[in-house]
Amino acid sequence: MNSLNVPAFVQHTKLIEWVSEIAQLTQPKTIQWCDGSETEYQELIQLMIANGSMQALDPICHPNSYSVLSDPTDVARVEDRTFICSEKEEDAGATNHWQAPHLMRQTLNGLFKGCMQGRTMYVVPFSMGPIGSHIAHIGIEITDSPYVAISMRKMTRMGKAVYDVLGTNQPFIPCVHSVGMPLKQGVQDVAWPCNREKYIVHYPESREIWSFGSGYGGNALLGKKCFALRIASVMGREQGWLAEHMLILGITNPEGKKHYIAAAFPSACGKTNFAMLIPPQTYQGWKVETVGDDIAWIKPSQDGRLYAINPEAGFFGVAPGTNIKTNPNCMATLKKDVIYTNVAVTQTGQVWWEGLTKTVPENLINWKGKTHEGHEKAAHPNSRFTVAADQCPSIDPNWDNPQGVPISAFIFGGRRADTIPLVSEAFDWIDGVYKAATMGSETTAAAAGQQGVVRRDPFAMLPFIGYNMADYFDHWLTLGQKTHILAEANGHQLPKIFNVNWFRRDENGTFIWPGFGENMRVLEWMIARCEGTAHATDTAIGKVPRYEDLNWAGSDFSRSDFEKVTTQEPKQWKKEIQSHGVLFEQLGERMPKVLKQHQYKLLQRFSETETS
Ligand code: O2Y
Ligand code: MN
Repeated sequence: MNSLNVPAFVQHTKLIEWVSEIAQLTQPKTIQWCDGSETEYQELIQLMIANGSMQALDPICHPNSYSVLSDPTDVARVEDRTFICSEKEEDAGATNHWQAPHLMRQTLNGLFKGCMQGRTMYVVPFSMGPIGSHIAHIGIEITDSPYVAISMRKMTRMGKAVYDVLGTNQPFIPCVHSVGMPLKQGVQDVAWPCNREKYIVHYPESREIWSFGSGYGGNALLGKKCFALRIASVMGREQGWLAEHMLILGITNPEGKKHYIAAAFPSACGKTNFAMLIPPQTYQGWKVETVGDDIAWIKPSQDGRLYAINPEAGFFGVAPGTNIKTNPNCMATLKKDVIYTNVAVTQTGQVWWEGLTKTVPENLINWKGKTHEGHEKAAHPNSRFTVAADQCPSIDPNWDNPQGVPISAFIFGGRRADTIPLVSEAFDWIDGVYKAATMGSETTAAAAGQQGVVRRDPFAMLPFIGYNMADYFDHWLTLGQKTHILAEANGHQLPKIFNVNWFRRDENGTFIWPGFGENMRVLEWMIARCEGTAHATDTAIGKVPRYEDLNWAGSDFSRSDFEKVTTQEPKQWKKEIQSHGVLFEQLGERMPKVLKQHQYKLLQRFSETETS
């Protein structure tokens, strides 16, 4: 192995020692300290094209854009290989996979020993959040994948400036990643190296991330789910802030008054589309702007308001289903400078995926690199685009503001064919936390196992929480309590909490609510509720709008369809609330009492309606 070759811009002794330690363990051929420059990016692109792991796309239709195909076995996050290795098992909680840290270290030491032989080790400095923001944090990812290095440049603030923040001794989250396929001398590399054995490991106490065997998305771009959600949730609990699986959007009314909303939906519920929503034509003068599409870091300020940043700098969005009708802003974002993974490509270098156009182009090469045949998907259902956020036409002017944006409301929503109404407002913070904690979503074809089964996904954080879920509920309750006191003293209010369900179906199984831009009608009502100018009716499960409380200008959505998406069936609700007990039981002793009492109260309300 070559020497460390530490560049002058790296002055952090502990960081240099750590890189040296990892290099001794993994034995790379060379070490490249990334500076995040355009030159470096272009060199890595050329390297990947030369070694056959990347294809340049048609420069006219897709300037500076590229396609990468993964190994067919390495196409998504691996939840069953994701571990939270806290000292005590109960600190990881019943919803996480746990292993004793000392045992996991032994396993990982074995796996990482010599795992980078024959490869370059890239040292990637990145900031989650605007560089220098009081809400941001720094990470360093060591990786043997050039694809990860270039993707991190799009998804995070990566580069030399990070070292200015780190100086000689500031903290960072160490993230070690290897595709787990050493390259023996004289052996030809494969286009997408990976290992059948995969480990995505988090040590919450020492705040380290180790990832082995996968080069794909959430498994390998360690700033995203591993750092910004799992490790950050642990940091947030300790330091009094929130790391959430939430998009952030800004809404401005024709008078120029602006509100920011953070919204949590489980994976595959259309977060990117919602974050980039274009209001219906009749909403003249209204503007919806995008701060982020996946993750929010939210910190209370001294005046009792909650300020949010998007810790990411790019979108790693699902391609299938994205088109000029479902998400015009996204399509415009993809005009240039995109890295596509596992999409189909025409012989002339244009990308295609299911749902992009009605007609399938001729001579298409599918995501497995073979000629497309009608009976198979051309693009993988989890195929992705990686693109810088500032290319989005709807990007919010404050998306990069180090102070963050003040949040007026939280939205929690799942995919439910029945029971859950289009929208309901929580009575108070505890009721809102209860709604979020018991959120459920039906499984889709994208997830393994039975389809259409309701899986509880509290706060849409089930796969992403870095500690005990019951403690996380408690953290939300405590943070609300403390912030409420500060807010009252300063003439503010806590953000309102809403529950939505865009996915209710009729007796034929057809979606009733049109969704997409039409969700603006619900957003307008929410904002008016925050401002105290809209009516809501109290029901057993929250405050809801009547048909006449929503703005239907330019819409043909009927009163009877509104009834269908808002009706509350007492029998369904009783069953629903009873089923929350399964999660509460699973979470055991640490489950906050106040939420269990709330369940009891709700059940009582339905028993009363049945007997009256
Ligand atoms: O499959 C992956 O590795 C990506 S998962 C993902 C990517 C972007 C935003 N959200 C998600 C998710 O699973 O929630
Ligand atoms: Mn997500």
